[in-house]
Amino acid sequence: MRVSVIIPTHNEAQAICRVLADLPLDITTEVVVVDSTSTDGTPELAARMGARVVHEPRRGYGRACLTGMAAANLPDIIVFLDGDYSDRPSELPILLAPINEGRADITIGSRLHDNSAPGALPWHQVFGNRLATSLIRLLYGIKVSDLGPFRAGRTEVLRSLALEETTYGWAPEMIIKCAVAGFRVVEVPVSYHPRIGKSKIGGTLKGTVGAAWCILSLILRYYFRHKRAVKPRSA
Ligand SMILES: Nc1nc2c(ncn2[C@@H]2O[C@H](COP(=O)(O)OP(=O)(O)OP(=O)(O)O)[C@@H](O)[C@H]2O)c(=O)[nH]1
Ligand SMILES: [Mg+2]
Repeated sequence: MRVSVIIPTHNEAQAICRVLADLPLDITTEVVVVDSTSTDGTPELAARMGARVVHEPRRGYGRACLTGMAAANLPDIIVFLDGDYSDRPSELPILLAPINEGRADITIGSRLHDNSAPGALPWHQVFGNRLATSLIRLLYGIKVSDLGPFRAGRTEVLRSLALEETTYGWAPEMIIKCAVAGFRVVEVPVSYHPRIGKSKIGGTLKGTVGAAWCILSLILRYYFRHKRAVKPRSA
């Protein structure tokens, strides 16, 4: 299995080397760091650590993931991982197992388990996640507990979904489109830890409100746009 790991970065110089150093080499075919306008040397550090760096001047978390998908070199599986060391790259086998065993088309790392560090996910992010996942369950019948960023998917499935969200709406878009199309979404427990470096989203009011808006509006927008096509199903 060829596994490409996509890491979006914007000023993650303090964390990126630890993220790259912890990725299990034996199961990672290539690492693509998609960097947007970092001014702290993140792309240079990533390249020095052996990652392929793709520059994406347009901001947006989803945009970086889409650019990474387009740049990946013929993978069977694509993995998405943040560059702030909140997720543990060494847990990659946990994400890949259900796909390799033929039980899942995409896997989502759920952070809401006992193995996460206390306080790593602040209360407002826990609340926002609960709200978003409850809405997803209500509108689409999809049972997920978290919209975690550490996730993996079969390339042919991911490419068939025509993902297009350039913001943090990318996180629910993938889950909803995947389940609505009849593919299997499987959650696995991963650990979560306080990020290294400066928080851009969870630690600021503006970032939190902005991300929440992107996520909730995507869930509602997609529902009303595709209402007739949506048939509730379990993930
Ligand atoms: N390429 C690119 N990467 C981004 C952009 N915005 C965020 N990222 C990266 O995407 C990942 C997730 O962003 P974070 O800032 O960690 O978002 P978060 O985890 O919701 O919130 P905090 O960790 O509290 O800041 C990190 O690796 C960021 O560096 C962007 O516009 N472009
Ligand atoms: Mg983070």
